[in-house]
Amino acid sequence: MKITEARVIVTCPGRNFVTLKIVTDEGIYGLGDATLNGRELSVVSYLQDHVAPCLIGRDPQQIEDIWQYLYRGAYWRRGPVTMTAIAAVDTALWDLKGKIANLPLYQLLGGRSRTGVLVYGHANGADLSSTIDEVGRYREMGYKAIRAQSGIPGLDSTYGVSKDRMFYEPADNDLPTENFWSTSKYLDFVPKLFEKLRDAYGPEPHFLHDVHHRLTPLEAAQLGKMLEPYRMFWLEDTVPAENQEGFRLIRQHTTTPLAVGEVFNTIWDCKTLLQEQLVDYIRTTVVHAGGITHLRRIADLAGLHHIRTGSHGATDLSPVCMGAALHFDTWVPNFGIQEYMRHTEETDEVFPHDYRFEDGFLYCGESPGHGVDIDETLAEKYPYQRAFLPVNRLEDGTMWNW
Ligand code: GCO
Ligand code: MG
Repeated sequence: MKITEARVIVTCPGRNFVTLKIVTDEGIYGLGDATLNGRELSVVSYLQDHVAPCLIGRDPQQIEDIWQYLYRGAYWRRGPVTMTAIAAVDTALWDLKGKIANLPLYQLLGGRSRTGVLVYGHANGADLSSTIDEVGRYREMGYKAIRAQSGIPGLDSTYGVSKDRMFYEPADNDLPTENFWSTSKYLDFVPKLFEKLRDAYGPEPHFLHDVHHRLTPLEAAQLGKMLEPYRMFWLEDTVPAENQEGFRLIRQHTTTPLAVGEVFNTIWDCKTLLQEQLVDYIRTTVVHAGGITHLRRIADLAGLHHIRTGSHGATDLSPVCMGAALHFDTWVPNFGIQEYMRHTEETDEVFPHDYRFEDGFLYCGESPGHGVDIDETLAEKYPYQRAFLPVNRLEDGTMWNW
């Protein structure tokens, strides 16, 4: 069997998605997600101009060799664009291998470790009371784990709280909009939110919260300590993680579980965090961390240090990534949780899939490969639209972390 085509498909059913379709001389094909929110076209070019020509004529079953060829062979290693492109190829090849073997992807990885995949949903509200109500709605929908983000009194806009009350956060605008941030207003408010949530819903639900890299290590330690009475499932991305050693300070001061890693793209980005057990959950994903082949290596290193997986699953990752992630989650021994922000109906129509949500869990399907397809005719109806994530400033105008 030989690869005859590697086609890049760009579509925007509400937001931009980039998909790689690897086609073989025997007519079967595999799909990989290649979406990098706000930087989509750089991955399109990387794949079209620099990767696709090298794939033609190769045996698609040589997943490991092709991965090493693209990683070592490029000379320029790592980085989100490179690793997203490699992930797209890798995911498409695992999908193909499943179709060749007539087995669902989780079977190729070693079989089922669990019946279903625990997911967390996003409850967002403009203020305290609407966030509490929204968490209640997620409880009614069956979610066992809920991330709560609320508007902060005194701040016009807050990360994670959508302006249009959509259940997900769409890509922002044609040019980046600007948000404003105050650490003191935030630190004053967040512990109250989780105190009220525990009062309202008792000890059972798992609560999560995403800080989106807004704090310093010392402030993160303070927040972690203040949240200890409310037994968080995790506190996510408290600080930017380029400086992995910075987590030592947070870790020394709080027992609130820490999650990090949605922007990481290789094992090198989390080596110290994992080896020193400075976090509890690693959020690397199939699409941004080099595909199944590389994510498996990260998960194995994490497992040695009692760290569990908690893959990123926001709506800027396409259903193709979600399908592959669910097979990974069904297999990986040190699974923790999977993020699940529902896609819109338009997106689900472009990407027909066999995974399903039931009572707080997602279940991957039994069809060969990862079980997600693309309707290319429909995809064509939604042309690419430039869109950026917002940027963030302190109240005095200083650029801050998004
Ligand atoms: C999350 C993330 C997202 C990101 C988005 C960026 O935890 O789900 O932080 O909301 O902002 O995926 O592309
Ligand atoms: Mg996050």
